Amino acid sequence: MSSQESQVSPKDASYELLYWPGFPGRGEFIRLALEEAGITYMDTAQFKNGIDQVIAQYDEKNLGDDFNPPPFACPILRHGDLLISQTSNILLYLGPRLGLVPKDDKHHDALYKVNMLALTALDAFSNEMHESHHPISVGLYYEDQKDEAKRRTKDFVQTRLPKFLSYFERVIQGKASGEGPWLYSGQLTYADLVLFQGLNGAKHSFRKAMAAAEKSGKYNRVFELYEAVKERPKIKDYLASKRRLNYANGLFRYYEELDFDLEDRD
Ligand SMILES: N[C@@H](CCC(=O)N[C@@H](CS)C(=O)NCC(=O)O)C(=O)O
Repeated sequence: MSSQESQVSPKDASYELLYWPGFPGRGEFIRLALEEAGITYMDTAQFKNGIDQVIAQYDEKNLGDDFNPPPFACPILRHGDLLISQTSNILLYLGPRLGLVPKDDKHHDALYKVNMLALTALDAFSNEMHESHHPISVGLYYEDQKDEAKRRTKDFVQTRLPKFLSYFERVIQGKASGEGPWLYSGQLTYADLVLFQGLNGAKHSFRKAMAAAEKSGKYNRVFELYEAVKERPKIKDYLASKRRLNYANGLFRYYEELDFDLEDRD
Protein backbone atom coordinates (compact mmCIF):
# COMPACT_ATOMS: atom_id res chain seq x y z
CA MET A 1 0.00 0.00 0.00
CA SER A 2 1.43 3.40 -0.92
CA SER A 3 1.58 6.11 1.72
CA GLN A 4 -0.99 8.02 -0.36
CA GLU A 5 -3.47 5.17 0.01
CA SER A 6 -2.85 4.59 3.66
CA GLN A 7 -4.30 7.89 4.86
CA VAL A 8 -7.88 7.16 5.78
CA SER A 9 -10.74 9.25 7.08
CA PRO A 10 -13.28 6.47 7.48
CA LYS A 11 -16.91 7.44 7.72
CA ASP A 12 -17.13 6.01 11.23
CA ALA A 13 -14.09 7.92 12.54
CA SER A 14 -15.14 10.58 15.00
CA TYR A 15 -14.65 14.26 14.32
CA GLU A 16 -12.33 15.99 16.76
CA LEU A 17 -12.14 19.75 17.06
CA LEU A 18 -8.99 21.19 18.59
CA TYR A 19 -9.68 24.70 19.84
CA TRP A 20 -8.92 26.99 22.77
CA PRO A 21 -11.28 26.78 25.75
CA GLY A 22 -13.08 29.79 27.23
CA PHE A 23 -14.62 31.57 24.24
CA PRO A 24 -16.39 30.63 20.97
CA GLY A 25 -13.79 32.19 18.63
CA ARG A 26 -13.15 30.77 15.19
CA GLY A 27 -13.96 27.31 16.54
CA GLU A 28 -17.61 28.31 16.51
CA PHE A 29 -17.82 28.29 12.72
CA ILE A 30 -16.88 24.61 12.84
CA ARG A 31 -19.05 23.73 15.84
CA LEU A 32 -22.20 25.08 14.20
CA ALA A 33 -21.70 22.86 11.15
CA LEU A 34 -21.24 19.77 13.33
CA GLU A 35 -24.16 20.72 15.56
CA GLU A 36 -26.53 21.35 12.64
CA ALA A 37 -25.61 17.93 11.25
CA GLY A 38 -26.37 16.33 14.63
CA ILE A 39 -22.88 14.83 14.84
CA THR A 40 -21.33 13.84 18.15
CA TYR A 41 -17.81 15.24 18.16
CA MET A 42 -14.92 15.66 20.54
CA ASP A 43 -14.11 19.28 21.41
CA THR A 44 -10.95 20.10 23.37
CA ALA A 45 -12.74 23.18 24.74
CA GLN A 46 -15.11 20.89 26.60
CA PHE A 47 -12.82 18.77 28.71
CA LYS A 48 -10.17 19.25 31.35
CA ASN A 49 -6.66 19.36 29.93
CA GLY A 50 -8.07 19.55 26.38
CA ILE A 51 -5.93 22.64 26.00
CA ASP A 52 -2.80 20.44 26.16
CA GLN A 53 -3.72 18.95 22.79
CA VAL A 54 -4.01 22.44 21.33
CA ILE A 55 -0.71 23.62 22.82
CA ALA A 56 1.05 20.51 21.51
CA GLN A 57 0.04 21.46 17.98
CA TYR A 58 1.59 24.94 18.37
CA ASP A 59 4.87 23.51 19.69
CA GLU A 60 7.81 24.64 17.57
CA LYS A 61 9.08 21.06 17.60
CA ASN A 62 5.84 19.82 16.03
CA LEU A 63 6.69 18.66 12.51
CA GLY A 64 3.34 17.01 11.86
CA ASP A 65 3.21 13.30 11.06
CA ASP A 66 3.59 10.94 8.08
CA PHE A 67 0.54 12.35 6.35
CA ASN A 68 -0.11 15.80 7.73
CA PRO A 69 2.01 18.94 7.89
CA PRO A 70 1.87 20.76 11.23
CA PRO A 71 -0.94 23.33 11.44
CA PHE A 72 -0.09 26.98 12.10
CA ALA A 73 -3.10 27.79 14.29
CA CYS A 74 -6.43 26.44 15.44
CA PRO A 75 -9.21 25.64 14.73
CA ILE A 76 -7.86 22.21 13.82
CA LEU A 77 -9.93 19.20 12.75
CA ARG A 78 -8.87 15.62 13.20
CA HIS A 79 -10.85 12.95 11.34
CA GLY A 80 -9.28 9.51 11.21
CA ASP A 81 -5.74 10.02 9.93
CA LEU A 82 -6.49 13.48 8.64
CA LEU A 83 -5.49 16.61 10.52
CA ILE A 84 -6.21 19.99 8.91
CA SER A 85 -6.44 23.61 9.97
CA GLN A 86 -7.81 26.90 8.56
CA THR A 87 -11.49 27.55 9.28
CA SER A 88 -12.57 27.76 5.64
CA ASN A 89 -10.57 24.66 4.70
CA ILE A 90 -12.18 22.64 7.49
CA LEU A 91 -15.62 23.78 6.35
CA LEU A 92 -14.75 22.84 2.77
CA TYR A 93 -13.95 19.34 4.02
CA LEU A 94 -16.95 19.03 6.32
CA GLY A 95 -19.61 20.74 4.17
CA PRO A 96 -20.25 17.93 1.65
CA ARG A 97 -19.78 15.22 4.32
CA LEU A 98 -22.34 16.79 6.64
CA GLY A 99 -24.96 17.48 3.95
CA LEU A 100 -24.36 21.24 4.09
CA VAL A 101 -23.72 21.62 0.34
CA PRO A 102 -26.39 20.81 -2.29
CA LYS A 103 -25.74 17.59 -4.19
CA ASP A 104 -28.48 17.74 -6.84
CA ASP A 105 -27.84 18.16 -10.60
CA LYS A 106 -29.51 21.58 -10.61
CA HIS A 107 -26.68 23.06 -8.58
CA HIS A 108 -23.49 22.53 -10.53
CA ASP A 109 -20.23 23.17 -8.73
CA ALA A 110 -22.22 24.08 -5.64
CA LEU A 111 -19.24 23.63 -3.35
CA TYR A 112 -17.38 26.54 -4.94
CA LYS A 113 -20.37 28.85 -4.66
CA VAL A 114 -21.05 27.93 -1.06
CA ASN A 115 -17.35 28.33 -0.34
CA MET A 116 -17.29 31.75 -2.02
CA LEU A 117 -20.08 32.92 0.27
CA ALA A 118 -18.49 31.41 3.37
CA LEU A 119 -15.11 32.96 2.53
CA THR A 120 -16.74 36.37 2.11
CA ALA A 121 -18.51 36.07 5.46
CA LEU A 122 -15.20 35.01 7.03
CA ASP A 123 -13.42 37.99 5.43
CA ALA A 124 -15.88 40.22 7.25
CA PHE A 125 -16.57 38.47 10.51
CA SER A 126 -13.32 36.63 11.14
CA ASN A 127 -10.50 38.55 9.46
CA GLU A 128 -11.71 42.15 9.54
CA MET A 129 -13.48 41.56 12.84
CA HIS A 130 -10.19 40.46 14.39
CA GLU A 131 -8.32 43.40 12.91
CA SER A 132 -10.83 45.79 14.47
CA HIS A 133 -9.35 45.10 17.92
CA HIS A 134 -5.89 44.09 16.67
CA PRO A 135 -5.15 46.51 13.81
CA ILE A 136 -1.37 46.69 14.31
CA SER A 137 -0.29 43.23 15.43
CA VAL A 138 -1.78 39.91 16.47
CA GLY A 139 1.15 39.64 18.86
CA LEU A 140 0.40 42.84 20.80
CA TYR A 141 -2.24 43.26 23.49
CA TYR A 142 -5.36 45.25 22.60
CA GLU A 143 -4.27 47.78 25.23
CA ASP A 144 -1.11 48.44 23.20
CA GLN A 145 -3.05 49.33 20.05
CA LYS A 146 -6.14 51.03 21.42
CA ASP A 147 -5.90 54.27 19.44
CA GLU A 148 -5.42 52.44 16.17
CA ALA A 149 -8.22 50.02 17.11
CA LYS A 150 -10.62 52.93 17.52
CA ARG A 151 -9.79 54.30 14.10
CA ARG A 152 -9.92 50.89 12.47
CA THR A 153 -13.18 49.85 14.16
CA LYS A 154 -14.97 53.09 13.32
CA ASP A 155 -14.16 52.50 9.69
CA PHE A 156 -15.12 48.83 9.90
CA VAL A 157 -18.45 49.58 11.54
CA GLN A 158 -19.41 52.55 9.40
CA THR A 159 -18.02 51.50 6.02
CA ARG A 160 -17.16 47.84 5.78
CA LEU A 161 -19.97 46.35 7.88
CA PRO A 162 -22.77 48.05 5.85
CA LYS A 163 -20.96 47.03 2.65
CA PHE A 164 -20.89 43.37 3.69
CA LEU A 165 -24.51 43.50 4.91
CA SER A 166 -25.61 45.03 1.57
CA TYR A 167 -23.69 42.34 -0.28
CA PHE A 168 -25.41 39.50 1.56
CA GLU A 169 -28.77 41.25 1.12
CA ARG A 170 -28.13 41.25 -2.65
CA VAL A 171 -27.09 37.61 -2.56
CA ILE A 172 -30.39 36.61 -0.93
CA GLN A 173 -32.30 38.83 -3.37
CA GLY A 174 -30.59 37.10 -6.30
CA LYS A 175 -32.10 34.17 -8.21
CA ALA A 176 -29.36 31.73 -7.26
CA SER A 177 -30.40 31.99 -3.62
CA GLY A 178 -33.62 30.10 -4.46
CA GLU A 179 -36.67 29.99 -2.23
CA GLY A 180 -36.63 30.79 1.46
CA PRO A 181 -34.20 32.76 3.58
CA TRP A 182 -30.97 31.02 2.46
CA LEU A 183 -27.95 32.35 0.58
CA TYR A 184 -27.81 29.69 -2.08
CA SER A 185 -29.96 27.00 -3.68
CA GLY A 186 -33.05 27.36 -1.48
CA GLN A 187 -31.47 25.18 1.20
CA LEU A 188 -29.35 25.69 4.26
CA THR A 189 -25.62 25.45 3.56
CA TYR A 190 -22.58 25.96 5.72
CA ALA A 191 -22.31 29.52 4.33
CA ASP A 192 -25.59 30.36 6.12
CA LEU A 193 -24.13 29.04 9.37
CA VAL A 194 -20.97 31.09 8.94
CA LEU A 195 -23.00 34.23 8.26
CA PHE A 196 -25.22 33.53 11.26
CA GLN A 197 -22.22 33.21 13.57
CA GLY A 198 -20.62 36.34 12.13
CA LEU A 199 -23.80 38.33 12.70
CA ASN A 200 -24.16 36.94 16.20
CA GLY A 201 -20.59 37.94 17.03
CA ALA A 202 -21.11 41.39 15.50
CA LYS A 203 -24.28 41.83 17.57
CA HIS A 204 -22.15 41.17 20.64
CA SER A 205 -19.27 43.46 19.65
CA PHE A 206 -21.07 46.28 17.86
CA ARG A 207 -24.41 46.58 19.64
CA LYS A 208 -25.31 50.06 18.49
CA ALA A 209 -24.43 49.54 14.84
CA MET A 210 -26.13 46.15 14.54
CA ALA A 211 -29.30 47.43 16.23
CA ALA A 212 -29.33 50.41 13.84
CA ALA A 213 -28.69 48.14 10.85
CA GLU A 214 -31.62 45.93 11.82
CA LYS A 215 -33.89 48.91 12.43
CA SER A 216 -32.97 50.55 9.12
CA GLY A 217 -34.89 47.90 7.17
CA LYS A 218 -32.12 47.85 4.56
CA TYR A 219 -30.97 44.36 5.44
CA ASN A 220 -34.23 42.60 6.23
CA ARG A 221 -33.31 39.47 4.30
CA VAL A 222 -30.02 39.16 6.15
CA PHE A 223 -31.74 39.40 9.52
CA GLU A 224 -34.43 36.93 8.39
CA LEU A 225 -31.67 34.45 7.58
CA TYR A 226 -30.19 35.11 11.03
CA GLU A 227 -33.51 34.30 12.71
CA ALA A 228 -34.08 31.26 10.49
CA VAL A 229 -30.72 29.74 11.48
CA LYS A 230 -31.35 30.55 15.14
CA GLU A 231 -34.65 28.65 14.99
CA ARG A 232 -33.23 25.48 13.41
CA PRO A 233 -34.07 22.83 16.03
CA LYS A 234 -30.52 21.52 16.49
CA ILE A 235 -29.00 25.01 16.48
CA LYS A 236 -31.59 26.20 18.97
CA ASP A 237 -30.78 23.31 21.31
CA TYR A 238 -27.08 23.93 20.92
CA LEU A 239 -27.34 27.67 21.62
CA ALA A 240 -29.19 26.88 24.85
CA SER A 241 -26.68 24.21 25.86
CA LYS A 242 -23.51 24.46 27.94
CA ARG A 243 -21.49 23.61 24.84
CA ARG A 244 -22.14 27.12 23.55
CA LEU A 245 -19.49 29.21 25.28
CA ASN A 246 -19.97 32.83 26.29
CA TYR A 247 -18.14 35.54 24.43
CA ALA A 248 -14.98 36.72 26.18
CA ASN A 249 -11.55 37.81 24.99
CA GLY A 250 -11.55 35.94 21.71
CA LEU A 251 -12.41 36.96 18.18
CA PHE A 252 -15.72 38.54 19.22
CA ARG A 253 -15.14 41.04 22.03
CA TYR A 254 -17.06 43.88 23.55
CA TYR A 255 -15.26 47.14 24.26
CA GLU A 256 -17.49 50.08 25.03
CA GLU A 257 -15.08 52.46 23.30
CA LEU A 258 -15.31 50.43 20.09
CA ASP A 259 -19.10 50.19 20.10
CA PHE A 260 -19.60 52.79 17.37
CA ASP A 261 -22.93 53.62 15.81
CA LEU A 262 -23.53 53.01 12.09
CA GLU A 263 -23.41 56.76 11.54
CA ASP A 264 -22.12 59.63 13.62
CA ARG A 265 -25.03 61.36 15.35
CA ASP A 266 -24.62 64.79 16.95
N1 LIG B 1 -6.89 32.03 8.95
C1 LIG B 1 -6.93 31.18 10.12
C2 LIG B 1 -6.61 32.01 11.34
C3 LIG B 1 -6.38 31.14 12.54
C4 LIG B 1 -6.05 31.93 13.79
O1 LIG B 1 -5.65 33.08 13.73
N2 LIG B 1 -6.22 31.25 14.93
C5 LIG B 1 -6.00 31.89 16.21
C6 LIG B 1 -6.91 31.33 17.25
S1 LIG B 1 -8.58 31.66 16.84
C7 LIG B 1 -4.57 31.66 16.63
O2 LIG B 1 -4.29 30.80 17.44
N3 LIG B 1 -3.63 32.42 16.07
C8 LIG B 1 -2.25 32.36 16.43
C9 LIG B 1 -1.41 33.17 15.50
O3 LIG B 1 -1.93 33.66 14.49
O4 LIG B 1 -0.22 33.31 15.79
C10 LIG B 1 -8.30 30.53 10.23
O5 LIG B 1 -9.28 31.10 9.76
O6 LIG B 1 -8.41 29.43 10.78
